Amino acid sequence: MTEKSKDPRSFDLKQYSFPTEQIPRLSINDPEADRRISKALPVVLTDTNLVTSALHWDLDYLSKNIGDGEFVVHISKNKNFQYCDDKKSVNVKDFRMPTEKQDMKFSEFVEKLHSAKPGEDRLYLQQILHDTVGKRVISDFLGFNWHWVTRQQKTNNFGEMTSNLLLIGMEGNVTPGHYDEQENFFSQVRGYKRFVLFPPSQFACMYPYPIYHPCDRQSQVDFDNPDFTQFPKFKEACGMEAVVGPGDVLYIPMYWWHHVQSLPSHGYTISVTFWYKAGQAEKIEYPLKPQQKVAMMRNIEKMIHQALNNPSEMPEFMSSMTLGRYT
Ligand code: QVN
Ligand code: ZN
Repeated sequence: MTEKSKDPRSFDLKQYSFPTEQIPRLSINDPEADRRISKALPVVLTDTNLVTSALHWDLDYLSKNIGDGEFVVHISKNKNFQYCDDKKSVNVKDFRMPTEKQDMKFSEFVEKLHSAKPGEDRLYLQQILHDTVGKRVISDFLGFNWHWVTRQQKTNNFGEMTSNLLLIGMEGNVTPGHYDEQENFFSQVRGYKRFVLFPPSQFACMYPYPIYHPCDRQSQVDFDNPDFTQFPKFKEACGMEAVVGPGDVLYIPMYWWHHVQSLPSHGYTISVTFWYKAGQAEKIEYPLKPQQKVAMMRNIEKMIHQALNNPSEMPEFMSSMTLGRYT
């Protein structure tokens, strides 16, 4: 059997430097699946049929049917595609964006993907699905299992759906550790991705960038090669992992840290995200949940940053407030 024909779920995946548990793979008919979602715990759902209508998507089909709109393509000199907020670049002197962003036609993306060579620039298409797509893709989109996902949205008190991001990445591409401020039913369409997740309770082990930094919400730790001298508390981190393949849906709860790698999958992977805003806060109960404390810390950090009106005064201010008093 050749390397490529093996099921990536049984690949000899490199062990992480931290312990992990498997994220359970469950049927939507298993009551434990709904229980986990309602408790904001990750789960891989194997039979949602959320994107069954898109399982025939490949570069050839999409080239013919996705239309001639513009697509956002990220370009990286290495395997990492770290998301950065350009608007926050002014807060950090000499900040350089780690990846480049280009708008291009889908056909141009496919050409670049096919001519890409090992060791050269990597590509990652990350485009919100909108109505300029062709009628076949629209019909595939309408065929998503909106019934199931909308029922989840209602029963779990999620807010409105914000966007479906279409992700087409080269095998080996990595999205470094970060968290999002939205709920996500991450849907795999083609190829395999390996996820590692950490709960919001491990915030102190993750060393996120300051809120004003372009890399806000990203971990400073390289999960693939952690620097324990700089980030000693990462030694206490304990993760959960899963490999998702075509038809699988991973529920990524809001504020959960995640790191994603595209596995060898005939060259590229396709995924679609289903992002939802947070629901209305119900009656506040004590003690607060770790994710509520993270939300609080973000708001307090934002207030201090605004009040000081100078990011370079933040470190001194933050440590004066706590050093030797709360430490
Ligand atoms: C990167 C927000 C993921 C999936 C991830 C990339 C999504 C693009 C998610 C992947 C992105 C950083 C911040 C969005 O992280 O939340 O669905 O490679 O699949
Ligand atoms: Zn994410």
